[in-house]
Amino acid sequence: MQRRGALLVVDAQVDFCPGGALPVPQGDLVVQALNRYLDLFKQRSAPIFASRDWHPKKSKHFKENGGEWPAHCVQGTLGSEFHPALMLPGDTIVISKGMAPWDDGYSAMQGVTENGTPFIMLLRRMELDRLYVGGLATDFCVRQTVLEALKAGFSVTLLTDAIGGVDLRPGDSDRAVAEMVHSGADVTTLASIGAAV
Ligand code: VGL
Ligand code: ZN
Repeated sequence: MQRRGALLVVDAQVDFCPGGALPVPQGDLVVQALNRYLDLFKQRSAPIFASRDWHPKKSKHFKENGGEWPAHCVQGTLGSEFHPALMLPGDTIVISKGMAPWDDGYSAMQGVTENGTPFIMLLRRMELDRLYVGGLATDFCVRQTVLEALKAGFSVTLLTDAIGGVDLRPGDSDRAVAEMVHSGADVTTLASIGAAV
């Protein structure tokens, strides 16, 4: 990885995994794949960020209020926790998003740290210029995060073996990957990144 690269794990939360409120098929396998990247980035002492979908109980994002989704990742509930198998190091920086009741909050680039510092400001302050992005869901939060990061001038490498999508329509995730690549994202897998670092 580049010297100023960081890992961003997107929304690897209980509700997005099998058994959760808005499960991504094989989300638990994605968690296992993310763990291998967590190991690698930890070894290299690279910064690690983990975003979380962090909705209020009442959100326009939810079906019951006219939105698209069953209620999920409500602040403080079990479903909003990081997946128990996800091996986040103790110094992981948590980025919360989707906290405003009118906000879908798909993009981690609009998220804030636990101190309320905007993620994008923190990235600039830390002089990070490349994000390695994996997590859930390919066709929503991963997609929106990657597209906004690219727009904001960051380089992005999508970890294609550590993402999983909702696929409301078949092929949505594949199309999202194509769109991210078309917009300038690089792609890699653990085998090639491990060798290239
Ligand atoms: C997400 C749907 C609704 C995601 C969040 O994390 O991709 N998807 N809220
Ligand atoms: Zn959500």
